Amino acid sequence: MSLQCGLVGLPNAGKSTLFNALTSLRVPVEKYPFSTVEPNVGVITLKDTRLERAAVVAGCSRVTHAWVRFVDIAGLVAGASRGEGLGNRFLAHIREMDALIHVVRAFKAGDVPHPLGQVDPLRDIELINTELYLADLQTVDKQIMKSSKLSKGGGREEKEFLAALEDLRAALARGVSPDTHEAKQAANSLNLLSCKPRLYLLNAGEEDLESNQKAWQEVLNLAASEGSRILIMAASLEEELKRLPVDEQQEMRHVYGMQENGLELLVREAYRLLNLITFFTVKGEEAKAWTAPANTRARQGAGKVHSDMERGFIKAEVISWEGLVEAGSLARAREKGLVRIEGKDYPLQDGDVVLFHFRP
Ligand SMILES: Nc1nc2c(ncn2[C@@H]2O[C@H](COP(=O)(O)OP(=O)(O)OP(=O)(O)O)[C@@H](O)[C@H]2O)c(=O)[nH]1
Ligand SMILES: [Mg+2]
Repeated sequence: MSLQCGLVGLPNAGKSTLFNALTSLRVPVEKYPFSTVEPNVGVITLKDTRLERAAVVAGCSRVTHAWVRFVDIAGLVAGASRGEGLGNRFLAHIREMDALIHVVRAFKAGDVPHPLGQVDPLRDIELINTELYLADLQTVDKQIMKSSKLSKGGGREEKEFLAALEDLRAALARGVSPDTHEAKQAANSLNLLSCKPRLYLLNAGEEDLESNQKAWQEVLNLAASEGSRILIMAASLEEELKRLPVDEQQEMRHVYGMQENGLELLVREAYRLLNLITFFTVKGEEAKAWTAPANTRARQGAGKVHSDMERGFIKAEVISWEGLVEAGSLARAREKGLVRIEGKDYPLQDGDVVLFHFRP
């Protein structure tokens, strides 16, 4: 398992520009709205130098990094849920995603029309969020219809599910997240968009990166009040920088006062948003990165590698990647007592190198 993110936003917000910057693909980016019709799908590998260094020391010749899948869809507009614009038919493509990246236009660029005339990030955020709620409401209504038929002749379970759906519907109609456990579970089972973890990406003009952050205070406040994460980035600048040699990229970032590679930052934020960690296995020729929710126990972690390993789990040998690199080899790390033996309930840590022992 790795991570899947769907890009949402208004037409011309810069979704495809960001998609290209992330994936190094070249899907069309145009000044007119709805330049994307069919969804674009791209996968990036998360080159992790920790894993590469651990692989050298463990004598692995093959390195398999974790990956993230991005899906770029058509822009949403007001009324999308009722079939305006390209409608919500593309929303189906992002229902399976782990998180949504909501691209919000903050760049001015007079030659790129804004579908509502003026640039207004807060209004755009509210508009898109409303469309997501409305799309979810339709999904829930459809399910309520199905479930009421089933619950007529059905047992307790069907009736309870129907009650949960009705709670969920009431919450959505008020534009809030469900609060009962049952309603939350129902929301999860329907893959509702408005309940997915969300990251706002304020797509700023490069000229605004340093100077204008105060102007976005209300957007920052909104994200804080929702507990969503937010990043400010210039998608088109990132896209241009990505095509330069690495040393020139760094020089240019310095000129723009950017401390970090915006794309790496985005992926890191997505991991943080979903509370994910990465652990490593070094077995035979292959060193491999695995993505798991924080607090995953050693035995569940083994199950990510292979279901047999979870079933027959005996113990895990664990060392931090730094510890391994410092020791210079696994054998030396063991001699020095740096490799710990952990049981099934050990919570795996970000950067752990793990050797699972199991009964086949
Ligand atoms: N100045 C500036 N222009 C940008 C930026 N990001 C995107 N653009 C321009 O805005 C226009 C629309 O960008 P796209 O990436 O196609 O937007 P989209 O969100 O994919 O649009 P749809 O596919 O129509 O929904 C293009 O002309 C881009 O070059 C930015 O950060 N700064
Ligand atoms: Mg597009």
